Amino acid sequence: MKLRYSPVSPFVRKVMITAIETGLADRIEHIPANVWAPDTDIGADNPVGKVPALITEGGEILYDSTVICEYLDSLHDGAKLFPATGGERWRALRLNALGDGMLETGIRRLLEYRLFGDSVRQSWVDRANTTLVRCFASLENEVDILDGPETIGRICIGCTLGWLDFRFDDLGWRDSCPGLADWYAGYSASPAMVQTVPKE
Ligand SMILES: N[C@@H](CCC(=O)N[C@@H](CS)C(=O)NCC(=O)O)C(=O)O
Repeated sequence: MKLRYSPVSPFVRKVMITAIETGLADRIEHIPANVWAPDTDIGADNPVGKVPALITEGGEILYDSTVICEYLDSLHDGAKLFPATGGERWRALRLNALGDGMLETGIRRLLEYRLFGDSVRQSWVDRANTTLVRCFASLENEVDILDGPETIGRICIGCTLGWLDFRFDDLGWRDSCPGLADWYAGYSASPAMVQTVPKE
């Protein structure tokens, strides 16, 4: 399998952690893609122009990160990261959606600073901040569900917190979310998280 990737993408990190947890990491060749370069070739593998994209051993192309993770989870016989049915499945998928949504909000916030520098549109930054504060509070309220067996939801929340820490030093979420901070301190020390720390 071939993974189109960027070393700083939290969505790619979800895939890399899933590959490690499912024992498939050695079967994946990493092919870099600079999605922001004007002449990027990522569109040949993902018409949406984003990483990650996975080319399977059969030559099929898969995107986005959640689809790729569920595909990898279908290739092994161990404990599943995508619970098959019931409340556990919907909880894992909802946590994954929460993490993805926080990342999308964080990326918009980052782009606002990168594109507009000193003349950021403060109303956009405020809107993103309000969303992130709400999401952090939601996680803090249900932090207990992050314990237990590994799932795609937990992986996504781990990658989300890692990326927000990597990109921003002004969110201050640990002050208002001590339970989440404790959970993340433990989770971020796990071997798969340590192996996939984002590097510029
Ligand atoms: N929903 C997608 C999001 C992927 C995504 O936003 N990737 C970013 C890198 S972190 C990207 O490639 N952005 C390029 C662009 O938006 O043009 C997924 O889960 O894979």
